[in-house]
Amino acid sequence: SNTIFRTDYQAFPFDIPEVKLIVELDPVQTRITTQLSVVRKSASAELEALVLNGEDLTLERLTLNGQPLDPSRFSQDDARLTIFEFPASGTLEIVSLCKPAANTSLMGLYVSGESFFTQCEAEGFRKICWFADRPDVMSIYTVTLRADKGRYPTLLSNGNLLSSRELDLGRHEAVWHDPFPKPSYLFALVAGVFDCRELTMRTMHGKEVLLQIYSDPGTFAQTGWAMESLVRSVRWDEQRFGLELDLDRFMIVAARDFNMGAMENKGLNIFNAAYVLADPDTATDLNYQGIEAVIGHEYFHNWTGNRVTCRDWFQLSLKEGLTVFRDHEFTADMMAAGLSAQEAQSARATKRIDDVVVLRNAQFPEDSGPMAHPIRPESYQSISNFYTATVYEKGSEVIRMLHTLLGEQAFRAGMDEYFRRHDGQAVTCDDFVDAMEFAYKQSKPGVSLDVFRRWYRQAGTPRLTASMTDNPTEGTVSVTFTQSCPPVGVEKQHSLQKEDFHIPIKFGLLDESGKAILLADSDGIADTKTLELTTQSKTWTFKTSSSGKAIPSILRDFSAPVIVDYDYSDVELSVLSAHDNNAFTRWEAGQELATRHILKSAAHWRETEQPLAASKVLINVWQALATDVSLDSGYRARAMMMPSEKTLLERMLVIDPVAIATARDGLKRDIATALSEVFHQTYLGQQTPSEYSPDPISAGRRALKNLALNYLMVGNTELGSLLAQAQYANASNMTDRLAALTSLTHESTNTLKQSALDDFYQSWHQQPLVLDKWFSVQATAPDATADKILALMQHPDFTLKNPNRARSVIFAFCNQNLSGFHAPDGAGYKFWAQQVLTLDKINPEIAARLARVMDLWSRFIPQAKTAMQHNLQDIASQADLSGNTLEIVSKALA
Ligand code: B3K
Ligand code: ZN
Repeated sequence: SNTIFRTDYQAFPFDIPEVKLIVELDPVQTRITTQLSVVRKSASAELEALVLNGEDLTLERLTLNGQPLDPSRFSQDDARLTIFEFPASGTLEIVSLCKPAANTSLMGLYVSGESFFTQCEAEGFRKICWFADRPDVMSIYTVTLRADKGRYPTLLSNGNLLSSRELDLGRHEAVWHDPFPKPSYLFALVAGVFDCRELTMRTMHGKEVLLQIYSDPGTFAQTGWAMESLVRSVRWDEQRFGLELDLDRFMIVAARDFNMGAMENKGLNIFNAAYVLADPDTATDLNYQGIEAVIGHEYFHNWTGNRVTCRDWFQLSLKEGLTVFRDHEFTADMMAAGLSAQEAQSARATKRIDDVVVLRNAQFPEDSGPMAHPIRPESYQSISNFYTATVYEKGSEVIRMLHTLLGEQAFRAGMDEYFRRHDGQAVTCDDFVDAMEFAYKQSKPGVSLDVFRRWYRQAGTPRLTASMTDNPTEGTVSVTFTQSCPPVGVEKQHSLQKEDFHIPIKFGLLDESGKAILLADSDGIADTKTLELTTQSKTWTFKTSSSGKAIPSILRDFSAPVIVDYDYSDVELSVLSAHDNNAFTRWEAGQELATRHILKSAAHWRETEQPLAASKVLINVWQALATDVSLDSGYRARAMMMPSEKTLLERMLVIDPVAIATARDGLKRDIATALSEVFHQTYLGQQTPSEYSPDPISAGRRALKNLALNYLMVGNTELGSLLAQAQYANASNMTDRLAALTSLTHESTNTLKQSALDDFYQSWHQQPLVLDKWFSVQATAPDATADKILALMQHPDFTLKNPNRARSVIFAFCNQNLSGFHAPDGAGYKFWAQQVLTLDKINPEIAARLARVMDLWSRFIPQAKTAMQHNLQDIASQADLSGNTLEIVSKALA
């Protein structure tokens, strides 16, 4: 296989200080003249070959210092252009052709709608022109764009506009210059017809900058929130990190067809339209929140990613983990803005809960499956398969642990040191930790990050086991933590000896009535201690203020990405759920209580075909949450959720999806039935003004109201349906309308659901992003089957070529419809295999994402396991599979 190893890194032997591109845009065939100034790094070295990357390109002409190169002096294959014995320096000019309209991979230069877009990270630039397409080759770009003026009035590239002029035959030209050296993956160009929203603002040092958001004609009214989010992002990076926008102009362009969320190209971010366009009628609270987060994320990359970039792709988490941490903090700060200290704590906890749910749904399973890898992988076949929850979300957790250990002030000093050392460079994760360690040692002599660095090279989710002993006579409590993390993924094949992690554990104690117990040790008295476990096991002893049996509150704020094992009783969990003064562990306790019940109930169902009835303790916990008006609504909505299907599957030794779905539904029904009157009151108590505002307080009220509606649909279907229909008809915003539609279509069997779906289609089918929601609601309905999904895909509005649409149906069904996808007849798995193969021909990156649905196949019950394996083998046996998909299925089967 074509495995690339981290330790094989070699520096590129040449510098390419300047790149000049002339791009003659044409959808069928675009001609690009690439002019490179090339300088050998070490003048004394032997004449070495210059090897450039290229994919799907046609070479028209090649000259060195103005002279055509003799064919004997270079060679070309489908991936490389090699110029033998390249001199100490020279100007290379390459003329080549690429085919944007035929490019369905959405990597490189492609056409979406009527416009041109590019996506270069990680290795897309080589589909545009020949180049040293690796992040440690940084150049100053001057880009000349030429195109038909009528069809492509807007011509954009990175940096500043130098000049523009008319050409013959209705064409025009724009010349862009980016003053900052950058790797090729940050290159971008855009051409087409767009609406543009713009404003100017002054940065912290008084510089005037132009902010622009380009989107499809007719969507101007939907870019207001994106612009507000951008302005807030600029301000936040100034205030929290002292980082200023370094360009005169910052542009965002929305694309209908886009593989991921967005891309941080220098000065010219390109976004999936789903993360730009919003108005109250078409976007939900979640969409608004997602837009703010992604705009922040891409903007923050300008420093963490662009000004300081990655030496090689193994270092991806250097920019992604750090930038996710920054966007999480940004959202938390925005959510807490303007609130009292106590409200702010709860708002931050709400954000923390959402992020931990994502981590557990996506990263924990990844870390236990065939694709498990450290946040800095040791090897890969296709780098686009490594834009993972581990690199991003766990990467961010690792940065957060540094933040916890160092504290805000030393962490900020570490960031300053990082930029002081590495601005303008392509560096490694070690360089980052070095800068942090420097600041850490300055703030606290004697500390070290030696053990901490293991987070970068070991995969797997550590398991933390806790045990406690009370010594009432001495007035002390001792707690022992033990960690373990057996080898996962490729670690197993190498029988790697794993070492202990450095785990910060925020810890507290409650007495039996729920009152906080103060802990005293040599550092002083506090109600939360941050314990640092750096060895396999360690015991801490505290003098305490209470002598009764203490209840531990472990991993407050989710201070480390680990699994906690402690033998709580149900009553202890209910005390934590009612009283823990840490809002995160308080939430965790209720969820853990429900999770334990569902797991037990699933096991019971497997033996008796009956789920277990919910205990009184559990119902009371939900009732207390529903009626505790001192808690803010958004937090209550999170606390009263059912644990997610994915986290439940992950907790089963042998995964039985139907058992989990049945047990989870059973608990939901028990709670809904027992508390239907409470949910009705909750529903009535959470009305919001009809004027929509996406602020967190209003969004929280809607979240709680719509959760209550959903329970009510289950517990009192008649009343629930009436309320849902009324809400659907009268909703003043998409959040409420979609929630009503979802409850109606998922929880009721009556005929009204088809009329609601039809009405929704009639009202919104001209808005692609809303139509995606319409497709998703159907793909995630409990009664959906593979056949129904295939029928849905016959709808004239369905297309596999638009990733958002493909995700709204295929991914929604395979990833978010436990009972439908895992139907015992195996039809879901067969459907999955067909779709992976079809998508693989169109868009390998998306196909490989879909292929990962089967990651955990070997842990399923025998019947499902065998069917999954056969379908994986079917895919693996195809001769012309993309490298992306091949890597996923072969690792799954290994
Ligand atoms: N850096 C891009 C990801 C590109 C992935 C391409 N396969 C988006 C982001 O993380 O901001
Ligand atoms: Zn990113």
